[in-house]
Amino acid sequence: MYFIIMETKTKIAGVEFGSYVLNASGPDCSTLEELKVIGGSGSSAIMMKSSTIEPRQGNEEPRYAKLLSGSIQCMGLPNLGYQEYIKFPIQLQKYNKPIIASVAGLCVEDYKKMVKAFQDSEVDLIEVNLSCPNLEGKPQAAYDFKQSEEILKAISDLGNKPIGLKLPPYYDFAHTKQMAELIKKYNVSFVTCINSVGNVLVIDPETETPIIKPKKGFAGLGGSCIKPIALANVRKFYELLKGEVQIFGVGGIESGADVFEFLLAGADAVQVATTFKEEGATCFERINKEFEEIMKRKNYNSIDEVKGNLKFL
Ligand code: RRO
Repeated sequence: MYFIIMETKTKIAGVEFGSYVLNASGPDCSTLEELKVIGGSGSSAIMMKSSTIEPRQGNEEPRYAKLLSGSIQCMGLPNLGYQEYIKFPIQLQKYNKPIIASVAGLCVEDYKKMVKAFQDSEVDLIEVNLSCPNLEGKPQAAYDFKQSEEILKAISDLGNKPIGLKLPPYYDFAHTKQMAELIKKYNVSFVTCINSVGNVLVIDPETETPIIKPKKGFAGLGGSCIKPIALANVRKFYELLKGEVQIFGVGGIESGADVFEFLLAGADAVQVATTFKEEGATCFERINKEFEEIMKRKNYNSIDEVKGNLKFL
């Protein structure tokens, strides 16, 4: 008699992840206490909130709301400032998982300063956020390819830790292609697709107002309603990057079946945001278990047997 051991371990830029599912930079990963909760959960890594040079309170409340099939938020980058996040990894080492920094500069110099500081820290990977949609008057860097290249030039040779880009959804393949070309030109190890769908508006007909206060209601859409957009972005980058650059899928993951879909599209691991916010840190173990059950039922022994193997009609 023998047992087949099903492997959902994964590796991103040479760093080992105990499972395929982790938290996304976003909800409940700003303070050391929150990061410890993630450390003690089924999340296979500890991803930190995007940091800025100075600490930020973020936007006015209400700035988050649950929707029928997702969430809307306009947080405005509330974080403790990058110098705190540089100190946290030492205090999180006991969880024995990869620790990922996220940086969101307000200008090129900010990105350079923070990436350099994290290169000299104990984090394992650095996710460079080019796609925060919620800063008044500040367009998303990743929709401006010239600005994206300036940032990439400034950050790509500052140390040996692998760097990735958190990208917004693209809706035209010409744009996906332009970004993929930039990614291949610079030293980028992974991409994270997708950040929230920016600048959507949800209106309450009773109060006759938007349901979110900052930016006159324009805010980022997340959760299950954005899953098809996320899958399309993962798939298109998978086709364009051909395994040379790895992919975190994020957007609307609620169940093991969702995870399996991202694996078929070509993701190397997935990140969970809205479901973590709504269900709490037990979601990681549940989603992982559901994912493993699907893999077993379909007689797959490892994620590599499925990754990118989308079949066509
Ligand atoms: O903090 C936010 O408002 C925020 C960020 Br930094 C981001 O990258 N994406 C998002 O939907 N919200």
